[in-house]
Amino acid sequence: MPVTFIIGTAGSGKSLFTAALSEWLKMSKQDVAVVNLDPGVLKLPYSPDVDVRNYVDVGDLMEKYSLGPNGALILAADLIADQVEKITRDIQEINADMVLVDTPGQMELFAFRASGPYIVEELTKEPKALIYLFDAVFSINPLNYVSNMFLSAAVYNRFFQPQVHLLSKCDLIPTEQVKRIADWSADPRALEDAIDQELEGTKRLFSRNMMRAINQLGLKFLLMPISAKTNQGLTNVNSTLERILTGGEKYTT
Ligand SMILES: Nc1nc2c(ncn2[C@@H]2O[C@H](COP(=O)(O)OP(=O)(O)OP(=O)(O)O)[C@@H](O)[C@H]2O)c(=O)[nH]1
Ligand SMILES: [Mg+2]
Repeated sequence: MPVTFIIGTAGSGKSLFTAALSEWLKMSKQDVAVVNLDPGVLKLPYSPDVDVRNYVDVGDLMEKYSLGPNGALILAADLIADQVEKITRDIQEINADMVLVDTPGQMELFAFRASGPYIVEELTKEPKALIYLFDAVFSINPLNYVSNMFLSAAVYNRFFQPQVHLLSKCDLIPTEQVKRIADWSADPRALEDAIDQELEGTKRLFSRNMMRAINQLGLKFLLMPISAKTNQGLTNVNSTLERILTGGEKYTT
């Protein structure tokens, strides 16, 4: 069972994208299971097949250990790791061809604590992929764009799994802007030009050096524009995932 984890900063569109891609896969007759790993979420735009809120209750943790919401979320992340065997069993029972995993709202809870990489490692031994979302509205400014490159490189450095980069919420910005940001991801010179034109002083220097440092790592950030509202780009996402997870075969065997 190939597993795809959806990661991104708070509010970048993880949950709605999970909903849109799972619906899209179902429409194209693929058997998909959806897992919610966010213990703190109140309302989801999809019905999860496996829901981590059935294993840990953030409200109970706050009460029991006199914790604030963030302390309780950190504890929850660690408790989820303890339950990973049970969660894996529940996912396997569904016996889907593809599993989509929506990760916690605050990316650091998943990516920058020990539990996230442990869960990714333990959940399946079969091929897996990470999808990292760049929020289009936030990425219009080259300074923010470079910061997001840095964060996604940091995520890669935690998981070392194939990582697909998507520009989310593209319906919210003009098409020319979408193209411009996608061009930055394909051509470092285009990004460097934008940095030179739009940023000044320390911000320019810092962004340029950070961009160069990330490029030196040899990571590819080719951004695929998508929208979870209009389903733009989901066909491309699906073929990219098929290529990574099944060597080009359909998930269904
Ligand atoms: N227009 C538009 N809005 C979107 C899109 N994707 C997400 N949104 C909106 O952006 C907000 C955040 O989306 P979520 O899917 O909850 O993002 P998330 O990353 O799961 O957020 P947290 O888990 O709370 O960190 C919601 O109001 C969504 O309706 C999109 O493709 N287009
Ligand atoms: Mg979410």
